[in-house]
Amino acid sequence: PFLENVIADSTFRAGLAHTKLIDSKPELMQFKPRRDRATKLLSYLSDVTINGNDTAKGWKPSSIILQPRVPKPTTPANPPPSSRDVLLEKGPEEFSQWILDQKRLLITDTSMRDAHQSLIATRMRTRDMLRIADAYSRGLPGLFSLEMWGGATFDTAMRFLKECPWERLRQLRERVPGILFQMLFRGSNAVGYSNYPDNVVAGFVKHSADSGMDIFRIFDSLNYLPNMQVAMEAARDHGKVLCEAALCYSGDILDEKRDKFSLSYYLKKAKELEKMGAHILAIKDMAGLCKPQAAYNLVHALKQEISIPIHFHTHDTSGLNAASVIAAARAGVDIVDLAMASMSGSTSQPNLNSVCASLANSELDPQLDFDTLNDISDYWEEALNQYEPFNSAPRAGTAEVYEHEMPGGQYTNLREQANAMGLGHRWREIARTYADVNQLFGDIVKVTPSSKVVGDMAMFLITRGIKAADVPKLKPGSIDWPESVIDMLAGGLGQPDGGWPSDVQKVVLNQKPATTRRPGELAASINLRQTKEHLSDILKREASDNDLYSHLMYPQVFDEFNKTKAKYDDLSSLPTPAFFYGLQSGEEIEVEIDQGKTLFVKLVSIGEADKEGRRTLFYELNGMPRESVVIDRA
Ligand code: BTN
Ligand code: 3PY
Ligand code: ZN
Repeated sequence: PFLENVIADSTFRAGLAHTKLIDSKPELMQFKPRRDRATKLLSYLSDVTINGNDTAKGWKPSSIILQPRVPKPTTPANPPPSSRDVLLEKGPEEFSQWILDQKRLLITDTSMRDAHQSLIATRMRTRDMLRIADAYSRGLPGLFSLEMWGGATFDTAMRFLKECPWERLRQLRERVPGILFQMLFRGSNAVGYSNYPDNVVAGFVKHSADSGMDIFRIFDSLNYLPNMQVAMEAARDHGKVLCEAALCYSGDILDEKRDKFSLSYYLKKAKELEKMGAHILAIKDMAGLCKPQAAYNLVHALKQEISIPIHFHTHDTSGLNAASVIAAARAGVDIVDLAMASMSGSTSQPNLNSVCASLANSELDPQLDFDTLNDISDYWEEALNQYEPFNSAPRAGTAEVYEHEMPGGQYTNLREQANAMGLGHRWREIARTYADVNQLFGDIVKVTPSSKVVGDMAMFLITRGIKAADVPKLKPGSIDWPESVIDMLAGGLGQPDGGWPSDVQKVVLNQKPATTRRPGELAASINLRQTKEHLSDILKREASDNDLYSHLMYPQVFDEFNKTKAKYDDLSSLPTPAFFYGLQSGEEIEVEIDQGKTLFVKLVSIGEADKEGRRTLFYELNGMPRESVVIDRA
């Protein structure tokens, strides 16, 4: 163990070792914790190698997957000013004016949030983000923002990746000081799937802002604006961050028959959001329904009605939403969301590199360096090779999206769910049922969590052979409806415009009372100090605010995350293939467990299982032989 410590020591490895090394570094003599750490990592690697990672569904790569190559960042000669420096200098109000003053189209890169949420079921690990962070920071100082947090990433980081989402934010912030960070925030549902008490929502916003978040894109899954108020105020009250209020786009303003989601509907809501104090308005086209002409008309009309900057978000599910982005830009939109080429298209955002190229030599030219854009895209392309079992996005665009209106992030999830239930071949029918359920509920905005409720109901009806149109005719109390459907129709997520259809409510709720009040008004506030004390008891250390808000959002997921951490220690420094698929015989990886402390782990061979199913795996750890025993559960 002493030799292991020395070999792993950065001073030693840099060739600077001398006889006084041990005197100057007494920690080299501390074997126990270090040895524990390595033992735990080996025990994790052995388990995944033999039994697989549940998350990866037992998928095994056919050959060793190479680490994505990190490009050397080059700083452009005359970059535009760094957006974050400008915000910190001017403050949010003046910064909004600065945005309006920019002639170039401002760009948000969504690769680290929505793009991987929509392409690979939100499985991108922090390590793969950190390795490219410096290239963004140095190479693309003119980028408006990185959307890199919130939405489904908070949940999945702990649930599937066994990572702390707050650590992701902290570590990225450290590496990217100059580009604004932005997160997606589900209003009163925070980063969860149901309503949280007001003080939890406000506390979460404040703690995120204190942890380095700059822009809060706040939406409500029914466009029920009262649900957005608490989060919007918390963002405004912080003083240093931007409150970006999002209007979810549904339906088609070009279709006069679809008059619920008309142009005037959006103009009215946008004016209210401006009045509520938004620094920026986002058009959140989560399903990619906003056709090019609609994008033009909407932005053009909004520009006459409101005076805050407008940020356009869409998905490329139909295959033609880059045209919508460009149409929005021509109509005067200030900022657009795009994903780096290899992370773009299909259910993700349109192609950042191509949109920038198409605007070159015009006043709208975003002025980003093409070599860097290509380099970063190449990195993501190689990084994606590590996530193959999670990639279920359709290869090409489909106009079917205008029929089902599924959000990009849900499409791949629901399709996966259908496959897992053996219903993959009935996808078209599922998509149609999803559309029918939307009509049954009165034609609503569908985005997390309301989209999940529509999906739950669609799958429920399909598996029971019930037609959506027949639901109002059923006897109240005759069917055990999904909990999420009952809660939504009882008013648990708030009110859609026009309210819930009373015939459907009657059937689904039976005798359960429904409310039209704001759910947050009915939820008792949580005693945060007491919760933290209680958490400290459980964790057997002083709970931090990170712990507190992870626990408040997802108590069970957080608990399991902590158990995994106790068993295997921090797994975030493992290379991604090792984390998901284990090692192949002969494969060697480097794991930096602490700054300057690297373990070199080579799997030499795998022994046969004994009568009890135990297998011994033979490793070299920093050149020294090590064994690790695991139960083969096959
Ligand atoms: C959306 O539905 O609006 C976007 C993406 C949300 C996806 C998350 S991931 C886990 C969970 N399961 C779902 O079906 N949706 C959510
Ligand atoms: C989320 O809430 O995670 C979304 O991406 C909604 O579009
Ligand atoms: Zn989106």
